[in-house]
Amino acid sequence: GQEKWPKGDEKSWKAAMRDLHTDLPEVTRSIVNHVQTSLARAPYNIDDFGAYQAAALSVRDNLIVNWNATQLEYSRKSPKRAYYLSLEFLMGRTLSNALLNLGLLDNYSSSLSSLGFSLEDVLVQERDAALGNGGLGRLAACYLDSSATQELPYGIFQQLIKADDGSQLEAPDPWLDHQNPWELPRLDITYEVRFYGNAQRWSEGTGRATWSGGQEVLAVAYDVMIPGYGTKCTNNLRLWESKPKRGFDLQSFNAGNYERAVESSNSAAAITSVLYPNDHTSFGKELRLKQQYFWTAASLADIMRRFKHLEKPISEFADYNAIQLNDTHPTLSIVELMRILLDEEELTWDNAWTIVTNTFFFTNHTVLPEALEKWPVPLMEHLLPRHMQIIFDIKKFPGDREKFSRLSLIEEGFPKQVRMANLAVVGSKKVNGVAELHSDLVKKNLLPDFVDFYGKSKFGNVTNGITPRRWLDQCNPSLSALITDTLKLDRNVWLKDLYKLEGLVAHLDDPQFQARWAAVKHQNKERLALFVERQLGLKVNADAMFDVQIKRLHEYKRQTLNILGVIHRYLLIKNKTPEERKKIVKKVVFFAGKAAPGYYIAKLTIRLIVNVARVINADPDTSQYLSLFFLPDYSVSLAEILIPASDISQHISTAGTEASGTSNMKFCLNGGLLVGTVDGANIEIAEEVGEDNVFFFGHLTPDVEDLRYQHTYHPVPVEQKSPALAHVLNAVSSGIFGGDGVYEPLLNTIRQGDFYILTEDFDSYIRALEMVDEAYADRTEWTKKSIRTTAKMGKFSSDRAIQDYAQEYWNVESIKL
Ligand code: NBG
Repeated sequence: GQEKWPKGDEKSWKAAMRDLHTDLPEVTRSIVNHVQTSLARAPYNIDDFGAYQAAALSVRDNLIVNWNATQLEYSRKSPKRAYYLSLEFLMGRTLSNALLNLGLLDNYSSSLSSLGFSLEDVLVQERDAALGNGGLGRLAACYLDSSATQELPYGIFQQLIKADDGSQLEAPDPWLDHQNPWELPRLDITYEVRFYGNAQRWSEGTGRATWSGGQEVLAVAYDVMIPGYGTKCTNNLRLWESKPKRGFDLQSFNAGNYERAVESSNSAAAITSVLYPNDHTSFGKELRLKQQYFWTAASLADIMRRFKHLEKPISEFADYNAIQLNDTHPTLSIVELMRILLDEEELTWDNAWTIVTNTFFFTNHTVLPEALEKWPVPLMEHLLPRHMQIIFDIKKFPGDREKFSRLSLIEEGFPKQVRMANLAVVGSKKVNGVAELHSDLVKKNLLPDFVDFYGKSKFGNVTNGITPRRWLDQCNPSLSALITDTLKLDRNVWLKDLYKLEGLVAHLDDPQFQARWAAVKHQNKERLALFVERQLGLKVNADAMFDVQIKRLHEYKRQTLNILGVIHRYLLIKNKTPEERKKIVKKVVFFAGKAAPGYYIAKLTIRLIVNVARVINADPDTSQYLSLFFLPDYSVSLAEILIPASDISQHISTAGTEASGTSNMKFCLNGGLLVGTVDGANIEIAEEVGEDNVFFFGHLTPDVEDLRYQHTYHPVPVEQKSPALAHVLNAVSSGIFGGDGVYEPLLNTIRQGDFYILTEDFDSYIRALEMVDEAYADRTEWTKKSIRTTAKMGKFSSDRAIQDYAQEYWNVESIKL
């Protein structure tokens, strides 16, 4: 029989092939060409995925041209460059973003449709690139977009991961099952990276040494091109893959020892095979430390090679390079640069240290003690003997620092441990937190002794930002079009200067504009409803209020508070008469997020949410008033559907625990309102949009420690503090959501200890949700709040954040192409 072609009709493909070298639009010609050559596929016999691959390769051709021009210009002008070292990088899909930034959306849309495809169907074929866990990795991706848009000479390094244990069943992420069109292997760019071996000091008391022996592996570069928006500037994300240095051991193989022959090649490849799926915890696995060193060493060697090309004296290194550390994961690069300057460049200790401490900048992303990385000294000595020597020397050299034991890089104990945050602070020129409150807490609680020692000016704040290209224009095209129409500005203008959104305030009272605004929100809710119906086969009422909490599962983020609030609402509705129920605001609650594989309590919370959903969605008394969904496999792409559809979203961490949050900004940019605690960037959002547009609740940061103290020394039963909460906890214990006692460990975290003070915050949380109901009942007022919220989000563009870093920290300037 004849082969079927699932998509694309034979006639247009045949025409396209016939006209390949004549007057076909360039884009169509390039797509057809890639189908025939790069994909080696029979033309017109391809499906949506094939069309995606061909379109991606064709777009990549455009990127390569711009990327080459950009890199050439950087080489010609030799500007100071900024490097962002990040272990995580949550890119999501690339094709739609590349099309937007290159201004090619319409071209590709019409070319694909002339070949029988719809751009929308083709775009969703792409797998999310998910080299990260949460906000920290997504922040790195937003900063890439902004740095290219700002035309900053900027590079980013990351390790290449060939598989990921991300999802809750901990199945490997298949995003690299197919060839990734966005990454270019650079097999010619390789560096040797050493592990283990011996470090021999040149002589007694010298700062220099020779490190030899041990295991050597090769780091091979892969490049991902990052286009700026509305500019030719295309920056580079460089990834590293590990390869065995000597490849296959033919001698062993010939001697009949096959296992031995593949052993060294496997152990080298393992270094970049798994991204640790843990968020906010570090754990002492040798492989993780090996990964951290592997890619910081490769990145530093690469930076050094580029610097050498400039033929400048090494003393000017920091005039040409600024390196930003995204949390402590790349801290070893500080020690690695010391090693290079001492042992290879043969600088004196003081000269080397001056260069290092003018090159590095460190961003802290959390104050949770369990997330502060520490590595056992014996492990470090074994894996990186020379680096351990240098760390001990750093500890010694500036003299009197030893006096302050809390300043110490080494924590006493069995075994002793290297404190990576302290090392990052000591080795950096400046240190910053990611929101005002967080940066204050870093100074007051986390590093007060360092602030005393170095003075305040070393410590700053750069409030996080998000890229409006992905988080408004791409994920919410209807809203973007309405804004463009209303502001009477080209979207290129306001997407590059987000403060322009303020112009919407002038239209706040225009009933027609309000109606269009509300219609866009409704359309996005229907899009989400359709998605849930297709994915889960469940019906969602798009006329109800949509309430969303999407983020990593963690006790401090308090998804538990949210689900207990849902149960509270359910029990209330259940107790009402059918007549009374008619007055209730209808609501649909959405959760999504992953838990770290070993995080028992977080997984139990997921289980509770899922089982509560089963019960209440099936209850005919209540289900039209309240329903609940846990959407599996949270990802950047899922966020792009959920965020534009939300009326309200929850950012309810215990005060003082969420460094910033970035999804709060995304929701507000899309006209969703916040229920939140006085924490992280919620505070600065309220400063911008006005306190009456944020539903705040809960205790403030300074109270939290007192409350915890009281729990410990004067415990009071939940019944006394919050009868409402006690009632909910008892309902869960009684088994109405099944589980046969399985939830007791989760409930006991609240009944005993209650470290995240759910008991103290529960009543005011419920009151805040009641206020949301009241506000939502007046739909016109609600729409005005929504418009005002979007209008005031200018500050939270990642363009602003990147400019802060470029000016206040790195001292790099943009290059006009
Ligand atoms: C996270 C914080 C978030 C913050 C992101 C980005 C870590 C260690 N920290 O509040 O929890 O928004 O970093 O800065 O992942």
